[in-house]
Amino acid sequence: MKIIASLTLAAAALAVAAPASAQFAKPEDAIKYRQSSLFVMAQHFGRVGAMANGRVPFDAKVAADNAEVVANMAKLPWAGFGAGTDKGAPTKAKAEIWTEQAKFKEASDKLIAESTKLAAAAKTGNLDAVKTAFGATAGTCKACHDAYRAQ
Ligand code: ASC
Repeated sequence: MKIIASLTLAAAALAVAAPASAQFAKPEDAIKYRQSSLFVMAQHFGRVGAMANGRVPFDAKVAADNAEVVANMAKLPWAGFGAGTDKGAPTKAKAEIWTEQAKFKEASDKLIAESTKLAAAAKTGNLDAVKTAFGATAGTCKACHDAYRAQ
């Protein structure tokens, strides 16, 4: 009983100390996780974009709610790019993600920063501010896709 208890404790300690990627049972789960979180983020980003681009009438509350989801979702995908998750399921992730980790992190940090500004802009209810912040955020999506996502 004592041995089992200490083994359980040791496993728990290891789980806490291990990198974020270790939260996934297998590479396929990490890939699914990052793709799903990026997909959910894109749905909400698209709703803000439709208003920023004048395709649907601006509704400040809808913009603010969706932008807030984007800002929160923007923090999630990166844990799914841990070591050993370059394969395991169909993925467009380029090898450079793992060979240029500092640059990849810089790119993901830019999305987090710009989407946080977008959420703040949307809260003010000012469409022009939303347009500007939407453009800046979309720019961070594109820059990362150009560098790190295969066609
Ligand atoms: C979106 C979406 C992206 C980005 C990107 C910006 O709405 O799904 O991946 O914007 O197209 O250039």
